[in-house]
Amino acid sequence: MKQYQDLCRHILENGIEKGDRTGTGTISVFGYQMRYDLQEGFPLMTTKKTSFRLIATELLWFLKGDTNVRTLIEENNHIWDEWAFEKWIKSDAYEGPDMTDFGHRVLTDETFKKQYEEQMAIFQQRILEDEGFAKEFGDLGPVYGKQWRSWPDGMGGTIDQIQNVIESIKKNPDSRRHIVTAWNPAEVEDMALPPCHSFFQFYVAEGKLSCQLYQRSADVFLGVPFNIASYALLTHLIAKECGLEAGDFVHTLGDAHLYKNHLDQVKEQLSRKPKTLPKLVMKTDKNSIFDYETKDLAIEGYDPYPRIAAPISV
Ligand code: DHF
Ligand code: TMP
Repeated sequence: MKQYQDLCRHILENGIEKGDRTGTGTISVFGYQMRYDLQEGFPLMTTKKTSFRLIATELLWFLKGDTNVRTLIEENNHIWDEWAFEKWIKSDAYEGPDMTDFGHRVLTDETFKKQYEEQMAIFQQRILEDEGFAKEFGDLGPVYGKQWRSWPDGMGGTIDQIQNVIESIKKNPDSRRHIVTAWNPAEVEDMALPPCHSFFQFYVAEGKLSCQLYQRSADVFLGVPFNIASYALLTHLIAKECGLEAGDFVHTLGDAHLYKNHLDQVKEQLSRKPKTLPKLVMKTDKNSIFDYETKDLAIEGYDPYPRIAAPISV
């Protein structure tokens, strides 16, 4: 995707060196916008193999209102493990070797890396086998799924923002109020990670449904390829439910950064020429967006360049 390559080049050329919470260091710009016409194909990276399966399982997990990594781990999706693991190693219940700052130490200390992998394997196993443990340490707090499906209304009830936005798109397509927000200031403190993809809006015109996302913080090499495909998929799912075609996905970024330990990888990716985009296939017809399972969704005609691995900053 040319839009994504332009974003990477823009940061490489204009980014300012900036410290960050994780201690890795970034080059960063503030404010950027991309637009993907979903009729031109499904925006899954062609210049680097990116797992549609992981993206779909994560989105369906959000849509079910789930916030516990147990469900993801059961589907062999490990993209959220480190943030649950961190809660465990910081708790009194943890009795293993010191895991402080594991994200950086695994990169430089081979002996430590072995210990970390052992502890992470123990963690994953216990999440799967021990329900009480999973309840306590698998939960990431009131993150996306909770805010999307059961935002606390302050009067003891909850608000289903996804159901509401679908109804408002169906009943009043011209509305300028088709909004979902994951940024709940009252609950941010309790989240393992405050929402990065924080706020989105739908727009209906000429029979097409478009979506714009405000992403406050964007790890351009690792997170953004997932975020683009995830919101493209969400737009397709909601469009289908509302009897509309998919329009544009507009991706607006706040702090758009490249971590300093991703720069070689980004340059490698930029040396590759984007290929034709794949197509999304919905294999089974579902009455409700909440009924989809991973096996109902697939990608066709995907022929990417190989994966490029990079360390994630915790
Ligand atoms: N923290 C940071 N620093 N960046 C993120 O992008 C991020 N994303 C989160 C949680 N915390 C984060 C949730 N989403 C990967 C992709 C998305 C994601 C978390 C992790 C990731 O590691 N992607 C790898 C492949 C992972 C795999 O195959 O299991 C990749 O190469 O795309
Ligand atoms: P922050 O909370 O300090 O901004 O750190 C969050 C990091 O995770 C930041 O690098 C952005 C990245 N991120 C994404 O890019 N996309 C995502 O979907 C998620 C969850 C995180």
